[in-house]
Amino acid sequence: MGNSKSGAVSKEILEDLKMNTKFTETELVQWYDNFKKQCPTGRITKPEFQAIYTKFFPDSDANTYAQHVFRSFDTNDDGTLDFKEYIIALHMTSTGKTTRKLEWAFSLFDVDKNGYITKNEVKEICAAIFKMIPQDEIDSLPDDENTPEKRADKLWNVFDKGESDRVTEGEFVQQVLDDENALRLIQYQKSPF
Ligand SMILES: [Ca+2]
Ligand SMILES: [Ca+2]
Repeated sequence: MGNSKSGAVSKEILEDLKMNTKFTETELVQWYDNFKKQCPTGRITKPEFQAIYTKFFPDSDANTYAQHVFRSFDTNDDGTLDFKEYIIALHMTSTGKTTRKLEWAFSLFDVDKNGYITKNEVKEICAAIFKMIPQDEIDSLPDDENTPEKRADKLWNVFDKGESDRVTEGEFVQQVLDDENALRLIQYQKSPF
């Protein structure tokens, strides 16, 4: 790299990522080089992010889900993903501990980012998940979860809450860990990350 100042990942970010993920410095530097190659600007925009999902789900509509995932990764709300957000997301969704993954899942379901999940938010994410599932797979789903509404009902029941109650992050993580169905219901098993 000709310009080491803008070409290399900053020490500060590197230290931060080493502390917050289990990745080594070598891995992080390697990923940063890859990231810069694919995104010379150093930032992933929402359309670019959606394109990754569209490629990964050629037979279904992953656009809405990709928007929600993007929102959950864009922790500083500036409409782009920088390297740090990207690596933390990668860590949480693919290699992190179950509780870290569930904390991320909570942020995915917390559509308005107010720290609580409502039944409407559960319905919204279930609808987005459903658009990704190919029809033949939907046909083979159990009777009580073969529509977005039924899946949302089933998932909401896990939390043992009234229709207009709210679920906190702690409740979400604990209840999903305690319920054998919940982990399957909060996600679609296929993911580009
Ligand atoms: Ca951002
Ligand atoms: Ca919310």
